Amino acid sequence: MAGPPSIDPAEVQAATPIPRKLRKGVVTRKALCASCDIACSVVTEVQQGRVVRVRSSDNPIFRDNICMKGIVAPKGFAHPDRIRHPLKRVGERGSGEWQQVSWSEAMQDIGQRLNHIVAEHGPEAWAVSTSQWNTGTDHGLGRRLMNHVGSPNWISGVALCAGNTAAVNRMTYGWFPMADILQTRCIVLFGHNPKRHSWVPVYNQIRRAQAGGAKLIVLDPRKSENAEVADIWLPLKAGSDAAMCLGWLKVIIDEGLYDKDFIAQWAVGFEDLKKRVDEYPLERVAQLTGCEPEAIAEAARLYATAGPSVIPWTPMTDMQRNSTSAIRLQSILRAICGYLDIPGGEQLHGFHPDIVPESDIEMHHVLSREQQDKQLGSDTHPVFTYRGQRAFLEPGERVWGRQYNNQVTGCFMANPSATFRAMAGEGSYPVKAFFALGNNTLMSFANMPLILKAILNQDLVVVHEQFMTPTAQLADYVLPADSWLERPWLMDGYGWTSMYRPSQKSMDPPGECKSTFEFWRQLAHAIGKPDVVPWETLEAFYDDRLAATGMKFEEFAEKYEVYFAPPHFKKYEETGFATPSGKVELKSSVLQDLGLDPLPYFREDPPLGTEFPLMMFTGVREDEYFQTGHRHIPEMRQRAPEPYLFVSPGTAGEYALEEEEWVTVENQVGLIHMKVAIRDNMPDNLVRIPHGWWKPEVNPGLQNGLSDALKYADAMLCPDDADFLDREQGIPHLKGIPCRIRKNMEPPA
Ligand SMILES: Nc1nc2c(c(=O)[nH]1)N[C@H]1C(S)=C(S)[C@@H](COP(=O)(O)OP(=O)(O)OC[C@H]3O[C@@H](n4cnc5c(=O)[nH]c(N)nc54)[C@H](O)[C@@H]3O)O[C@H]1N2
Ligand SMILES: Nc1nc2c(c(=O)[nH]1)N[C@H]1C(S)=C(S)[C@@H](COP(=O)(O)OP(=O)(O)OC[C@H]3O[C@@H](n4cnc5c(=O)[nH]c(N)nc54)[C@H](O)[C@@H]3O)O[C@H]1N2
Ligand code: SF4
Ligand SMILES: [Mo]
Repeated sequence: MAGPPSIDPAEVQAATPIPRKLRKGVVTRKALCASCDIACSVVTEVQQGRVVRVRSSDNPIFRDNICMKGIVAPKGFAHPDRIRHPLKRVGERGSGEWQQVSWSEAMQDIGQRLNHIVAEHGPEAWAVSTSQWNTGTDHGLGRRLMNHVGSPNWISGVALCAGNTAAVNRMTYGWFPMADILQTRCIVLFGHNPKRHSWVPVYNQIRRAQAGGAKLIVLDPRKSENAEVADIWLPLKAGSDAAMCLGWLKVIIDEGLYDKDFIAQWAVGFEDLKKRVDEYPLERVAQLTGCEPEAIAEAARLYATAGPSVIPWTPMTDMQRNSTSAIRLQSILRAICGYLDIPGGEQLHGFHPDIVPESDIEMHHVLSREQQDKQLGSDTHPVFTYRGQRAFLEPGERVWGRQYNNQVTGCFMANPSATFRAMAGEGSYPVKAFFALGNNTLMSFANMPLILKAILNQDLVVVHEQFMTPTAQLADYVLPADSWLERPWLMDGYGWTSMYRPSQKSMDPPGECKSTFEFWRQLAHAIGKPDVVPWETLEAFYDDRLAATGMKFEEFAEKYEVYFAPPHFKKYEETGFATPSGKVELKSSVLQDLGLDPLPYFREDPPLGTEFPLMMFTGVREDEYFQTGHRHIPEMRQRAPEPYLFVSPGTAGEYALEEEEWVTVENQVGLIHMKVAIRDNMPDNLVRIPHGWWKPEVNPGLQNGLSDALKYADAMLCPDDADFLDREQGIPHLKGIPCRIRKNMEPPA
């Protein structure tokens, strides 16, 4: 998930639109594409009540921002596979046999069964998984209802993508900063690789910044598209980002390249940090990262002296054994170089004063301390749970005006692995009801065999979806979801910035597809808590949130592309930082109080054995697909029909692998099938596995491997035992997993 692009809202608002010629009978709507999570501003062309075309915005600032997934959206959503009516399971769970029912019949039964489970096992026996950006219109209402019922067990894809970074960033300076890419002098990409068809707005910003003279440093084991055009490329070992940052700090501190005044006045723990960093001399860092000491030093110097510099948030460090340290180290680099909250640096936005944020909608304060303390995983991996974030309530109120400030919805989450264990009957208490909204849960975390067992062990599984995903195939009820073409949307920048952007509804949803807002509203009624979601319509809900602007949603959406509070740089000079000390905590008091190492460190991979002699990572996003989705769209599938692993020519030679041959990849968790692609830009002994493959054209049901998810999904190879979990957050290491490859292994029919 991504932040909003670093743009100048005044410039956007003042720009003269360049409208295009329309065919007769075609009208346009202003929308935000949600076919991925970056939300490009687009225009939809509507004819006879149907969207016939999606194209980029008329606003010149956004004109280059669109990719093939956005363009193909109308076809994707009109596909015959689209779920159009509520479905109730009739056969065994996972048999793929359904009966069509009405929304009210489905919701009444779901409400009754949920109430029964809560009465029998306690509210904590209800777990929910969503990725808010997919559902678009959840807006914290799910959390709100759960908080009123009394369940803390909400998990999300954001535990592996930005939500956890937000929670960890708070440890250092109290808010998740937004990189001002357009005005910066130097951009550092830790793996992160926006492309022409992946997070296009960020890709375009980086290119614009480079054209204006900004330097680019890329750290990537593979020579990626961005590495190709970088000033410095460091081909570090997968998963060694924290070690690399420790090396950079060593250079920056030893050579006095940091902002001494800022440190003296605004930071605590510098001496302790320095001592820790001294344990990582460049020779050691070179050995840990596989990069040359002089190249490491050169990159660190460029970052520290070219400034203002930015380290835009990167998903790469959200999915590692050393995630907490790596994220903290990036925060520390930003802070000690003096790049916090300045133009061209990393801005701490806070809330917009005029609009009710999702943090308020969620109403975390109504969940009792006793129930908060039952949050799964908070005993072992507390960082993003209530227990880990409680220390920020008072500082949050002091600086940002509210106790529970949630960013990217990542600050009060249960731990996914612990939740799946409880669902599978291996926890300290049972979880018996599981709801997945806009989240392909089965395939979107580690240890897929465990997640499968967990879902099969439930008394009630409810999925709100557009398509019959492998997760939906395991449900008792599948409720049909609307799409971004079919609803209005007030996009809040994931609670990370004070920028809001409106999206107009373009067409009616097909069949009985409904919004997530409507899902929660109907559920609130069905469980006897109608007052928790008192709004009749999504628009009425938006109108309420916008009340202080004096506008209703319709007017707001007509008038604005972006709505933004003017930046308030160095706010900390008035309020301090939103940490317990009010300072930048180089040594984290919060981690210390949780009994964790308050200083960043690097925990090495265990050495590779003979059984699994290769390292793999999951990732490198495919242009055609968003995560586990989109594979049903013929135009996309023709371009990328099968899952490919990438290996170097050297590794291919060593294992006698041939281009296009089918192989199996296996390890202690599972086995999957992939086709071989030999790529010059891969390093030796590292294998890349694509994320999220299944085949919607294969029949559903467990008897068919859940449309072949069990045959192709990367999550079948991702471990979640202690060795592979980050200590502080308990998120899985997806960037360095031992495996082996076997040749000539056609997938079984
Ligand atoms: N093993 C493994 N796990 C991962 C990753 C990985 O690389 N490997 N990547 C991680 C990352 S970076 C992320 S962002 C997460 C993403 O994890 P998810 O958020 O689960 O992402 P998707 O796979 O896109 O699944 C989203 C589902 O929402 C449905 N959907 C789309 N729009 C709507 C809507 O408007 N309403 C509703 N109700 N449903 C909708 C889609 O059909 C799709 O099935 O996964 C993380 N998990
Ligand atoms: N077309 C398309 N675009 C997408 C998505 C999609 O599914 N499809 N998903 C969106 C989402 S939710 C996300 S999170 C982003 C993710 O997008 P990115 O952040 O760009 O992630 P990836 O493409 O998985 O990998 C980026 C680079 O990281 C390198 N890498 C692998 N392991 C490591 C490591 O341990 N350290 C470092 N430093 N580098 C490493 C890889 O070689 C690769 O070149 O993409 C977004 N954009
Ligand atoms: S990058 Fe593509 S899929 Fe993502 S929001 Fe933009 S147009 Fe849509
Ligand atoms: Mo992501």
